[in-house]
Amino acid sequence: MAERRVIDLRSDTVTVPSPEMRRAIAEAEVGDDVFGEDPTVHRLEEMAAAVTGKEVALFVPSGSMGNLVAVLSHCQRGDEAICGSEAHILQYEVGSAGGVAAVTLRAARNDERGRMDPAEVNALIRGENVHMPRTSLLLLENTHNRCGGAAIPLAHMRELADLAHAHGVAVHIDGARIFNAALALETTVAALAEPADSVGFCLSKGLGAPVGSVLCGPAWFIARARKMRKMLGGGMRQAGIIAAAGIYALQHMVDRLAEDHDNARVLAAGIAELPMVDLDLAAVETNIVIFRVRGDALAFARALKEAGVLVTMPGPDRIRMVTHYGIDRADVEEAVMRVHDAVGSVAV
Ligand code: TLP
Repeated sequence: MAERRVIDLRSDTVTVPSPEMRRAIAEAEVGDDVFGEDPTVHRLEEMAAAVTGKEVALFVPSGSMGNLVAVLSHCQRGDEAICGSEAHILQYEVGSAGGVAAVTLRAARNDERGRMDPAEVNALIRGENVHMPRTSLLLLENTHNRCGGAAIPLAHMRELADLAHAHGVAVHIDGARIFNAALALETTVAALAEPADSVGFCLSKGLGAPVGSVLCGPAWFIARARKMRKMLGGGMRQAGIIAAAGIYALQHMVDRLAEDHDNARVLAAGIAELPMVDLDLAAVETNIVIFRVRGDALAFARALKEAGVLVTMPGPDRIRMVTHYGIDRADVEEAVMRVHDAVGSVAV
């Protein structure tokens, strides 16, 4: 019997480059980017600055390095940065703000939809006092990964950013999936990025590039960020090889994100029918589906793996499924069928 295809819903990071993207990679014109001589990297950085509405941009190897470089560029050692309690930078980046940048992260509670209470953020911003660290940065995230891929509306981001700016605090958006957010909110990436001083986005998630993120902001910030990237070992030489994939992604992979959002809704509707699952369908706005399992969620995830459906667990009772370029509608329907068959045997 033919082996069953594994349906990999762990993340949109598992996407592999299409043949056309590989062709763009193979044909990339390159130079030494540390000497500022890679034309393909320049082109990607110009496109990224234009699409985010920021002055200039910097190609970085990963979303995590982009966030760390942003912290290093906005803050001094000993400063404090405010982020959401569920923020990727707090939960999944190995404590790099503290460990490398010597910046303490202070969390304001994220609600289920990734919002923060402006009053709480306001209260966390410290005044001048010899005993206290300086609050120098507010970190926002859009879409919000751990909060079900929620697309955070512009008005909310603007309210938080205005509040920060009124206290002289800079604002950075971790926009790893900001193209998904713009699509869900029927707006542009530039509009969503406008309230913030700087924004980073990932090419290697739903946009399907093999590697890379771009940090965008004002010239002074990017000049500093370029040094910080180098300090972290991120000078990238003939990086046009990978930047070419990013250019292809910005040209050809943005519009198709709508397919991932549609597939996520179909997937969520199928999963929500299971009796042991708590899933708010209205909360599925982008390509991430997160739900609670009443009972043994680990056994649930294991049963799915046995059935050839791979997922992650963002919490002891929570399962995450992500749709992406490698998953079509037939895969989603097959996944729903396999999940229904598989979890029949899981005790609830
Ligand atoms: N997120 C990954 C994992 O690390 C959890 C995923 O599978 O979703 N910001 C956000 C909001 C992210 O979701 C991620 C990756 C990053 C930053 C980091 O990007 P990379 O993996 O390129 O360092």
